Amino acid sequence: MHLQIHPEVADALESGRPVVALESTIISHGLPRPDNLRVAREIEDSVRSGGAVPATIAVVDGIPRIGLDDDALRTVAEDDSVVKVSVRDLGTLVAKRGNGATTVAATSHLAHLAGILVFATGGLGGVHRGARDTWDESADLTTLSTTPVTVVCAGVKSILDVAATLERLETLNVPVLGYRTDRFPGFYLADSGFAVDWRVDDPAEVAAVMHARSALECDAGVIVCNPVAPEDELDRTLHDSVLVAGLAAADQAGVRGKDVTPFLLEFFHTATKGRSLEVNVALVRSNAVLAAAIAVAAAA
Ligand code: PSU
Ligand code: MN
Repeated sequence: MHLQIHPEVADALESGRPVVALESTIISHGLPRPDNLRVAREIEDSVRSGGAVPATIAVVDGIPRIGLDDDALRTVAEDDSVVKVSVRDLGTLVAKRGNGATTVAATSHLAHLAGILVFATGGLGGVHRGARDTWDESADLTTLSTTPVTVVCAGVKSILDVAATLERLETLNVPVLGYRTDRFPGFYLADSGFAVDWRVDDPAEVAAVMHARSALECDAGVIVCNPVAPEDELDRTLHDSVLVAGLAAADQAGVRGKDVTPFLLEFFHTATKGRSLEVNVALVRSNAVLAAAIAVAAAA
């Protein structure tokens, strides 16, 4: 096997106990140092508090790791050699024995290889604004269309073209379920302004959807949207003004491709004086707790 599975994770998988995969790009490229290491540990604790085993996924010294020990987690959070890796980068990075933090796409791919059914993240990648000209659409979408994992997220970031992202998910056969909501969440905001077709109200219902899909060989992933708690969301006026400024700044700086998402997240964290960071952390932790409950229900 070309994967190194942490003993605690391997043990849980062998005995059918619940495991939740966690991505690492959010640690290396989504959250600023030095908070990122502490937050990465807190997210793992949130999974544990929900009764599941956390498996943070990354590539360390060319080895895809499913579940990280403290040294590996520290490398992902602090080492400048860590690059953002999507599915297409995995083989090259392994051959070159490099260090990489996995996106939603690469994390989903590796989680599925390891036999993990549920994955928690902050916000999914999607279709970028201006994609009509740039063709910038995250491989998160195409990967989920062929990878049967259940991804718990707070929707997609408002930095993206939300309407186009939802259309693409429909084309790609990826179902979008609102968790206790009829609205598609907007990451920093509980409501992106768009509706979802399906609502689920408890973890057992999500597990039932997973089970039915598996029986029917519907092999795409499932997106479970968990909106940030209303009291935790970013002030809307602040959000809208920072978004306009951030998009202009990215354009002016000539930021392109895989650098766009990290640039805009960093812009938000600075421009809101850390408030967007608090929101980001709150929603990831909430997603980790829900993902654990879904993994528990799916294992039952
Ligand atoms: N959402 C966050 N923080 C992040 C990301 C998403 O809250 O850092 C990362 C995820 O790893 C996601 C990636 O897969 O951004 C999407 O990047 P791109 O648009 O380049 O595909
Ligand atoms: Mn992109």
